[in-house]
Parts: sequence; structure tokens; C-alpha cells
Amino acid sequence: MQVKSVPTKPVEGQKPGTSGLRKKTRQFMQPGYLENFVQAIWNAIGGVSGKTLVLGGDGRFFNDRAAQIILRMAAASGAARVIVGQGALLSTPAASNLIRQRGADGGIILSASHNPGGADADFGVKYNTANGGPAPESVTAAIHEASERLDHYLTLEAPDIDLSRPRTTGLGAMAVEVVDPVTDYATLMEKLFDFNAIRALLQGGYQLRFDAMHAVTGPYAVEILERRLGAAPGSVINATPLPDFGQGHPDPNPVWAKPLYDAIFGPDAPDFAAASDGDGDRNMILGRGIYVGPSDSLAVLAANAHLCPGYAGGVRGVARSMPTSRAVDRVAAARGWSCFATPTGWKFFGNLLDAGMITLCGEESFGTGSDHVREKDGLWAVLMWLNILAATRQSVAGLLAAHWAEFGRSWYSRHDYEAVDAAAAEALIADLRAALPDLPGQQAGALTVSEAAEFAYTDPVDGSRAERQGLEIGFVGGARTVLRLSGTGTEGATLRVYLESHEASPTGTDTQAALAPVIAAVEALAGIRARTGRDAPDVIT
Ligand code: G16
Repeated sequence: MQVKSVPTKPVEGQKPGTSGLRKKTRQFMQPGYLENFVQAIWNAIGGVSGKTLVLGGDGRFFNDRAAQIILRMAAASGAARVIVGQGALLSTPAASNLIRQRGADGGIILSASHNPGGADADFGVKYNTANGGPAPESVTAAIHEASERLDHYLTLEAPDIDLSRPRTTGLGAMAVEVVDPVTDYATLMEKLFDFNAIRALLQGGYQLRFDAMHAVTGPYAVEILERRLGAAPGSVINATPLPDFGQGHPDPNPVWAKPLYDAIFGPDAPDFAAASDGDGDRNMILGRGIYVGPSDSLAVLAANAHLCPGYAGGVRGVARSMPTSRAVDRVAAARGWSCFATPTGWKFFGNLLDAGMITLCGEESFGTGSDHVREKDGLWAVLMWLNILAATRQSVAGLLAAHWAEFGRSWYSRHDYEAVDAAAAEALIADLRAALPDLPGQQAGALTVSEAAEFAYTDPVDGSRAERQGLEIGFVGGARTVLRLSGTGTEGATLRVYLESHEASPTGTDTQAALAPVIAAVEALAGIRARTGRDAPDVIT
């Protein structure tokens, strides 16, 4: 088998965003596009010669083709071994686990996460480092730089490898080890959670529904929830991963997982329901008649973590992304844990987890996780909820009511304006940024601004600095808002507006009504309607 050096030129815009490089699938399929980015990764990490890598993806359109291209490129550049999920499938948390368990040097995950899949939808490539986590900013910057200096890439002239069954085979001098994508991950979950207690709960007639949204968690959920824990067959719905996710949008939130969300408020609602996203790292938690917001979910998991065997030794500390609600801060304060606020993006938790400074972390964007891997983990969150529900024998609604009674309630919502004209969105942010110093003391609707600043973060472990991570405006009385532009969209700009207020003894149930003064204050300060031409957000979560 011959190594081939293919001359190439740098392509514009191969700059990894919040979570790897995410573009339209057709762009990735252009000859040389994927190859250029992969070669840029190799170049940025000092080559792959002699290294062991993990490879897999969420099964979306082009996943299988991309895996073959990457295998040939790894072999051509001298990699010693690639551990690849059967059928080129691996959920993001399972890939993180494999990298760690096998002591691999890193891994490539093929996914555009919760974005739709298909020839006319989205594709993505993420590089994870040896700790199993998303590449930090220093590495993504090096990849981008390498992508701008590329003049050739290396590949092997070789036929496709059969990835349809577990076995080890060779590609040139490189070993290709095809592994079952589920087994190691399921074993890890059995160590962290009390499977006997969950099994007893489920066998006592407790009804569970898990929506895999035709994405990668289907096989994981069937194995763990139905086979190992004894949930009734059919409890996992939309369980077969499809290249276009059944034409759905595999994003587990009330908008995109609407059938599940509606079912929980319907007459035949199960006791507990959950959904996960394209690559299995996000989660949405629901209980009969109640939706659990991601920020509340993190707070409840932290407050009850000691009930799960993997966390019985206690929680060392917690972290949340800055726009995530402060519900978990109140738990941390009550328990005497340290609590960190990081920029949006799971990579910012990596150093805190590696240094043993935090045990649990989470984000408002439906991500929760712990030190068991270095990615957020959808099914892990579902199992932790089930373990806590089994241990307390409370309903989801009962557990939340008890939590709010103890810590008060953080009313929280995110308003998204999608595919907004990029220039208009950037101008909105730039103008508000310029106005920040003058905002304190200013009246905004019924509220008065108390503080306003652009969030910047100094990593407490390595001192690295991340600037311009969102505009944060606080109001007298403790409410706040954050505005930032998404780093994961593929069309125009997505403006995210995060809204929060706190009530010590909560009464109502309507989140948007509770937040109405904050919503009006943001409009008064930022003029979103006039500047974007939108009357209302596209998505409210
Ligand atoms: C990715 C990151 C998350 C982050 C989210 C934010 O999620 O992994 O840590 O919270 O992006 O997205 P945006 O920049 O659009 O607000 P995922 O699930 O897409 O990998």
C-alpha cells in the first residue's frame, strides 16, 4: 500500500468553534475539505506517528465515508493503532471514556452534535486530547493556524476497511481495532450507579420513556435501560440511529423533542422521561407533569449526588458555564463546596476536572457531567436521576419541590434568535459592549442595572485567558441577563439571550411570566426587535 502526498491549498474558515469544526455536509464532502482539516489536526499535534487514536461518530450522513478517509490518513502518517467503534459509531461520552480507558493519545469524533444530519444538513469533526476532553483553545488555535499553512496531505492508497464487526485488522502498518461501542461505557455506568436499586424501581411498575431521537444513544439506551436494568421493551423510542435522524432535529429540548415533552403532560404520561441528542452528550429530563430545566437538573444532581455509589465519597466542587443559572451555586454555598463559573464550552471544565477541583459540572445547553469522563454525558445524567429517584422514592415533581423549598427557585430561560443576519447580530453585540460601562444605575423597564461587564476567564489551573465570553448585565434585586453569539451555528448568526431571577419562596409556575421584567429590560437595553427584525425568539428553552 502506497502513501500518497496530495498537493493542496489552505481552505478558508477551518476555524474550530465551541465544539470542533461544524459546517454544511456538502462542504465537508468537497474533495480535500475533510482531508485538509484532518491533516491540520495531525500537524498541530506534532503528527500521529506511533500514536493510538480513538475514532467514531454519531452515525449521521457521511459518518461512514469520513471514517474511512480518516483511517487512511492516520495510516499514511504513521499512527500505530486506531480504535474505532463498530459501524464507525461512538457516542461522544463513550469516545471520551475509550480514550481514557485505553490510554489513547487522542481521538476524532464525527458529529455536529444536535444539528440535523443529511446531505443538505450539518457535519462536524471534533478532536479530543489524551484526557478524553475537547481540545483546549491552545490546541484549536494551533489547528486553525496549521489549516492556514497547508500545502499537502498524506493518505494511503487502500480499499475501505470492514467496520461491521469487532476484530483487529491492519491498514498498512497500522492496527485497526473495531470495538463494540457500548460495552465499556455500560460497564462504567454500572460502577457509578446502583443498578440493583434502579432495577427494583423499574420492576415495581415505574414507567420510563427514553427518546433516542434516531441518534447514537439508541443502542446504548437499549442495552443499559432495557437489557441491563429491565425497563419494559419499547421504553426506548426512536432507538435506531439513522443518517438523517429520521429527518428530525436531534436536540433534546421542549421544542425539538416536542412529542416526548407533550406526552409528559398528557393523560398517559410515564413517571420519568428523557431524551438525548445526536452524539449522546446532551440530555433533557422530564417527570410526569413537569419539565426539569438543565440548570435545575445540575443543582438537583449535585445536591443528591451522595445517594449514588460513584459519588458516595462526596463532591469536591462544582462548575457551571457562566450563562447557566446560579441554582447550583446555592447548593455549593450550602454544602461548602467551591463553585466555578467558566465560559460556554465543555473544554473549559477539563482542567478543573483533571486537577480534581470539581466532581460535577454542567451547562444550560442541556449538558451535565462529572469526572467520570471529560465530556458531558446524556445517558449518565438519566441514570443519575434514576438512581436518585430510586433512592428517595420521590416523584420528579416531588424532588424538585423539595429542592426549591430548600434553596429557592432560580427562574431561568434562554431565548434564541436563529439565522439572524450576521452583521446585524455582531453590531448589536458591539454596541451593547461599548455601552456596558455606562449601564450601572440606568433604568431598563421596571429594573435598574446594578452591574454590567463582558465575561473573561482566567483558568485557575494553567492561567490561560479567554476574553469576550458574553455580555453579563445584573439588576438590582439579583436578576441578570447574558447575551452572546452562538459558536455552533452553521447559518448566519444565532443570538442567545439568557434570563435569570431568583425567588426564595417560589409561588407561580410560569417561567416566562416570572421573567417578564427581565425580558422587558433586555429589550430596552439591546433593542433586539428593531435590530434583528424579529418579533419573537425562534426557540425558547
Ligand atoms: C457545544 C459545546 C457545549 C456548549 C455548546 C454551546 O455543545 O460542547 O459545551 O455549551 O456548544 O453552544 P453555542 O455556542 O451554540 O451556545 P454541543 O452539544 O453542540 O457539542
